[in-house]
Formats: sequence, C-alpha cells, structure tokens
Amino acid sequence: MKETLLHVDGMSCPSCIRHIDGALRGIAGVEKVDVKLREGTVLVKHDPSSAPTNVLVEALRDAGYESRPRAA
Ligand SMILES: [Cu+2]
Repeated sequence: MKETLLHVDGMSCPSCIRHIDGALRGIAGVEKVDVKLREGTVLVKHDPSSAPTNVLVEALRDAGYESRPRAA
C-alpha cells in the first residue's frame, strides 16, 4: 500500500467531498480516502499495482476535478 497526496482544483463544498470520495472509493485497490476540503487535498491509501496514481487522477478528471499528486 502506498499513500499519495493529491492536490485537487475546484473543491469547494461538501458535495465535492462526496463526489471525490465516491469516485476514488469506486476504484479497486483504493483502501482509504481522506478529503481535506480546507487544504484542497485528498490523501489516498492505495495499492499502486491495481490502482496506480494516474488511475486516481483520471477518475478525478472523469468526476470533473483536475488534480496533481505530491509525495505524502
Ligand atoms: Cu462542491
């Protein structure tokens, strides 16, 4: 398991948290999602072999959010 911190653009309200949380938890290999609205970040605990970082970023893009990974 790996922890990746994603900086997410355009997160502004509680429904964003639900959208982002749902988009990431729907991916096989994602174990934990911690959305920090105030910081504009999402900490994801994931299996990099089944859920690599680019898959997380693509899922967020499909949900309407651009994001960039940072080392957690
Ligand atoms: Cu929102």
